[in-house]
Amino acid sequence: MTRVAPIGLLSVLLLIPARAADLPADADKRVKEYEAQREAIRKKADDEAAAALARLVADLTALQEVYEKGGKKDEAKAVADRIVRLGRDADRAANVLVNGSFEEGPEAAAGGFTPVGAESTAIRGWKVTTGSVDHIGTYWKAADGDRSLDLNGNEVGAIAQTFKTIKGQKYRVTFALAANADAGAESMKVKVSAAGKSDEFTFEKKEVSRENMGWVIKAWEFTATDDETTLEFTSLHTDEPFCGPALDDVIVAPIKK
Ligand SMILES: [Ca+2]
Ligand SMILES: [Ca+2]
Repeated sequence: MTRVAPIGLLSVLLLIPARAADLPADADKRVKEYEAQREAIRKKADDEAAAALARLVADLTALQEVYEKGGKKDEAKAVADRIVRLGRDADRAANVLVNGSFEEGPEAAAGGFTPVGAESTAIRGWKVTTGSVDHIGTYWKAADGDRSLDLNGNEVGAIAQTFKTIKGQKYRVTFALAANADAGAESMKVKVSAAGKSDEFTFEKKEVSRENMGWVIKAWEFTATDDETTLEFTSLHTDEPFCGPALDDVIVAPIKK
């Protein structure tokens, strides 16, 4: 027989915290009023910023048209690129993805990248769904932060993330695309899919290096058909198993009406 058990049980009971006392009704009401006020202030500020952005984008779009009509292609493209970037700044705060820039993942390997195989969830928030990808560290310069991906790890790969969505809501997907600078191909393709829809994007590889990857921003949209959606990026570059499309800085945000 032992006497330890009842004493042990008593210790456990003493460790259970007492239920927090309720606030007096008037203090509780004040807290709730503050919380509602805080939400209203935030929403008003968000709405005002969105309206200011919409005015700016309208002006820039008009400027882009002027350049296009005047045959100034480079100027028109610079304005168009800036419009996409401005939209991304607004979307970034509302990004529904976890670790969209791939900054959190396996410890950087000595060679500057780490191959991550199928079924692995080592890159936080993401799952490698086909083949393998490389989680790139110092091997080449990321579009955002210090990490990015080669969608061909040691073979053609794909990676996906599942997140909560509102059924019927339209979402904008933007991402930075480049190509493994070691590749011989002059262009390579990636497939983006979500909610039963997909599209292909091509990166034209001109005079790029590991230091200057020539990242470009691509944009896509889907409408959620469920309260959960899986976004997947699949390499379509089958010619060179070790060198695929490079991916970074993925943002998914609801499109406000
Ligand atoms: Ca990154
Ligand atoms: Ca690779």
